[in-house]
Amino acid sequence: MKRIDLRSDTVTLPTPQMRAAMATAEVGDDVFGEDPTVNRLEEMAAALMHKDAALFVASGTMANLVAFLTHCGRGDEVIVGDKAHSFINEVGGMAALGGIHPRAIPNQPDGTLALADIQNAIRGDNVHWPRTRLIALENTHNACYGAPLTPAYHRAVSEIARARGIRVHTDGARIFNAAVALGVSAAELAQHTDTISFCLSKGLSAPVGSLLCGPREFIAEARRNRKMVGGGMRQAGVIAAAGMVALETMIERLADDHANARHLAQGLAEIPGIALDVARVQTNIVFFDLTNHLTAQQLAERTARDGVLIGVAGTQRIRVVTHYGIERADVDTALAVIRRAVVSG
Ligand code: TLP
Repeated sequence: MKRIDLRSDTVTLPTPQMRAAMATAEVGDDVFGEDPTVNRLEEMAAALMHKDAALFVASGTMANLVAFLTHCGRGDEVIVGDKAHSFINEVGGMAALGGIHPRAIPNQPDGTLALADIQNAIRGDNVHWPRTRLIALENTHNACYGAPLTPAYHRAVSEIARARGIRVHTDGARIFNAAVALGVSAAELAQHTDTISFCLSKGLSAPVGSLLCGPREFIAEARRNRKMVGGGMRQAGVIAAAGMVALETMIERLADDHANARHLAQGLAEIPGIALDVARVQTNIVFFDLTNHLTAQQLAERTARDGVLIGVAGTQRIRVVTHYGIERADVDTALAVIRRAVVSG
């Protein structure tokens, strides 16, 4: 029985081409700046995002943490969505390790922060208040059904930020999903954000790693902060090599994941006992709710027995994610398994 793992696109395995590139990668000590493969990957990432420079880090969480530590000092405030990964799923790192104060404002269903809410959240100069230093966006927005934020939205936020002397960081863990879904380049999405991070190890299927991209002096300072949090890696070219293959070969195919996600969503929506808004599915992430007595945990246990792994996202809420390891036939199998499990109550 083939295991169909829809829990996340983080479960993707490296391609044979990545394995081959890893085996032959030229390496050196990256803390000394001497790993040629890491250096090439960083140049490639910076060029893709039209930024001056980039920094290779171990994970998406580390990319965001290093960005926050570099943008903000202790007691500074970050305006962030209440459903942002960096707010709910990164162990409170900005507060715990940086003394940075998150100011959570509501994420709209489309993953945006309302411009009026951002304006209202920006602090003035008052001895009582923390200083607003940064606005943090997420594109695509994981918890908002993988919604992609448009270049026009990024521009609007950037205009507010610039007028108030604030910076913008975008958690672009899935920025290439956004680019493919919107039919724009990643650089267009990155244009109106001071810094952007993206992941190699989600839909792009590399085993490890994320890049933080931005202005040259910012990345130099971020390099110090990466070292401070223990993220200075040595012969990291072994993993960077897979990341380069990811950027060269895995971006365009994300369209297949999006088509599979839509197919999955349409099939799920037809199952009695499942509520799902198909129109919200624009990339590779699908959420659905159970409307009978079945809990998400129970459903996940049942489908797992038939080899279909799904993500529990709430008492009656499930997340399923399509990726490189999921073919159209797997989606059909998963639909049959989920239908059986839900309908048999
Ligand atoms: N997201 C993971 C889980 O942590 C929920 C997933 O399965 O989707 N930003 C965004 C938008 C993310 O979705 C994630 C991972 C991260 C950052 C963190 O990346 P890693 O796991 O590499 O630290």
